[in-house]
Amino acid sequence: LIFLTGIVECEISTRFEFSLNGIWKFRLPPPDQPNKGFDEEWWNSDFRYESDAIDMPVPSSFNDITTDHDVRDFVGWVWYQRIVQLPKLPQPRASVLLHFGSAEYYTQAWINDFKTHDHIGGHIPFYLDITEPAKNSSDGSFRLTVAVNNTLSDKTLPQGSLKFETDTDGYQYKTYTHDFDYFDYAGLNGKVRVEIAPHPRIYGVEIRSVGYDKLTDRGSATFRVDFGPPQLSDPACRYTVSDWRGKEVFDSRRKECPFSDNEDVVLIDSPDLWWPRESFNQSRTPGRLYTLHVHLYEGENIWDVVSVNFGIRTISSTPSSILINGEPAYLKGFGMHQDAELRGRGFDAVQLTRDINLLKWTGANAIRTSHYPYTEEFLDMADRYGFMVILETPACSLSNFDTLLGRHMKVFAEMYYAFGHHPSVIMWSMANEPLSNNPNSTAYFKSLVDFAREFDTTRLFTFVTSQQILNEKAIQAMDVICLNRYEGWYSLGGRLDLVEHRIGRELSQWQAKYQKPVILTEYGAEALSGYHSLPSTMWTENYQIELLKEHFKAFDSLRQDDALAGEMLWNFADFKVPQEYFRAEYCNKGIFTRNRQPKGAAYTIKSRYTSLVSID
Ligand code: GCB
Repeated sequence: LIFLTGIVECEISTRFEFSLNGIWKFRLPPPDQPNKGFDEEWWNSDFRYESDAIDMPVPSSFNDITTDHDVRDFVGWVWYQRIVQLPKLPQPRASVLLHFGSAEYYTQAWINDFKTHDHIGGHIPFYLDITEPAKNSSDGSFRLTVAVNNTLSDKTLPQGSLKFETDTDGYQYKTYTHDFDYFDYAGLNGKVRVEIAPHPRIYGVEIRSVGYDKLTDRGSATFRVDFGPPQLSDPACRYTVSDWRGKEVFDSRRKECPFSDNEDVVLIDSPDLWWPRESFNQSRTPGRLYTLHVHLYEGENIWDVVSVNFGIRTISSTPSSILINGEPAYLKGFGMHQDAELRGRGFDAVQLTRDINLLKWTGANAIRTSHYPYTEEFLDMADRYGFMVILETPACSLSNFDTLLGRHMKVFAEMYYAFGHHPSVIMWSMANEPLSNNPNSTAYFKSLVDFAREFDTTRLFTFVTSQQILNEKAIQAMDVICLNRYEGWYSLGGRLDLVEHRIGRELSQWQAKYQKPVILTEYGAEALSGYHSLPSTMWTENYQIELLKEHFKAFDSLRQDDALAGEMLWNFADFKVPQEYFRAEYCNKGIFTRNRQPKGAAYTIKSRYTSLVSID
C-alpha cells in the first residue's frame, strides 16, 4: 500500500516538486475506431506534429473547452500528451513520482514507450512511480502520454451503461446512460505534478486516530508510517509536532526506525481542539490544526521528511445528535458540486476560494461532498475554516449491487488513505440514493461498512437514502440517517401549504424508528435567477424562498423535540446536468447561480444560518 500525503510546508525540504499544469496536446479517436490510439500506439507519436491534435488545458474537464458536440459528449479513450523536462537528479538516490489530483475515470500512462501502472477511478488523487523510465530517458526529457477513459459500466463507481440499440427499421445506434443527474465531466480534472523524492523514501503517513482525554486534558494522535524495507545504513527516525503558530509541542527525539509494526503515538498537553465554525462560543477558534513531521535519518543526516496536518477532536453520536468534542453540533449547510463554467470539474483555485468565501458568508458550518470526494485543496480549506464535511464515495444512484462490492471497498480504502487525516471529515457517506429498497442492498451495505470500520474507528458512517421509511432495507447498518426529500417540488409540487406538516411528520418518524441522528441532506426548489411571480409559482425565486421558509418551520419544531441533527440545502449553486426536456441545461436549485452570484434565497439562508446556534 502507498499511503498518500500532500506535501505540507516544513522547515527542511528533502523533496522537490514542479507543476505539469498548462496546455497539453489532446487527441480523440474517431467514433468508428475507438481503439485507434492503442492500435497505432499513440504513445510513440509526437502529438505536436499530428494534424488531429488540439490544445487542451490541464487541469480541466475536456467537455466544454471546444465548440464540438463530439468532444463535449465523448465517451471512451481520450489522449493527452506533453513533454516533461526533469532537473538533474541526484542519481541513483532519487525517486520520480507523477501525482494526479484526479482523472476521470480509468487512466493509463506512458513515459516515452514505457507503460506505467494503471489507475482506476475518478476523484481520488494518485501517484505513479516513474523512477525507472525517467532515469532511462536521455537528457531527462521525455514524452508523457496519458490516456483516460470515462466509460462507466455496471462494474464502475458510479455506474453507467453504454449500449447498442436497434430502431424499428433495424438502424443501429449507440446510447450512453447513467442514473445520476449531474453532467459527467471527464479528463484530467485534477492538477498534475512531478515530485522528486529521495530513494528510499517515506512512502506515507497515516493518521490512524486522534483522541482527547478530558480528565488529563491531553490529546493524542496515533499514526503509522510506511518506511518501506530497510535500505539505509544506520537508519533512525524522529517525530515532531508543531501547532498552528509553528511552535513545536512534541518531540520524540531520535529513535530506532520501526520498519514493521510501526504504529506510534504523539501526545499533546492542553491541546487546542479542532472545533467547527459558527459555534457561537468565542473561546473556540474553529479549525485549529497540528502538523506531524516524520523525519528519516541516515546516520546523523536527515534523509527524508514528510509532514501531515491533523486536528484533535472527537466524534460520537447519541440517538438524536452528532457530538463534536462531546458537544451536540447541529449541521447547517449544503450539498454541492464541483462544477464551473468551461472548466467543468477541473480544479481551479479561483473557483475554490470563491466557493469557500461564499460558504463563510452564508454562515454554514457543514457540507456534503455530493456525489464524490472533492479535492485535497478543498479539504485543506475545510480543515482550516472549520467546516464539517460528510465525504461521499462516488456512488450515486447505484442500481446493481451484484457486481460492485469489491470495487466499492477498494474505492473506500483509497479515499481513506488519501483523505483520512483531515479533521474536517466527520462522517463518510457510502452512497447517495442507492436502490436501498432492493433486498440485496442489506448485505451489500453491511459488508461495505464493516469493511470500512476496520480502517476508520473514529468517524461516523452513513449513506443518503431517498427511500420511503417502510421500503428502506439497508440504513440500519449506519450510524446516522441521512434523507433526501423534495416536498413542494417533486412531491406535491406547488403545495407550499403541505411542506411543514409532511417534513415534520416524516423526519420524526425516521428518528423514532431508528433512534439515530437524522439529517435532511437534500431539500429545495429550482429557481431561475431573476424570475419572480406574485403569488409565487414553481421556478421563481420567491417560490424557492417560500419553500425554504416552510421547511424552516418544520426544522425548528423538530429541533425543539430533539429530533433533528442537521439541515443541508440542495444546492449551493446551479450545476450542469445531462440534456433532458425538463431542465434547461442546469439544475437550478442553487442559492447561487453557476457563476456564484446570489439569488434571493441566498439571503434567506444567510439570515437563518448566521443566527442558528450550532454548538452552545
Ligand atoms: C436528488 C439527487 C441529486 C439531484 C437532486 C435534484 O435527489 O440526490 O443528485 O440533483 O435530487 O435536484 O433532482
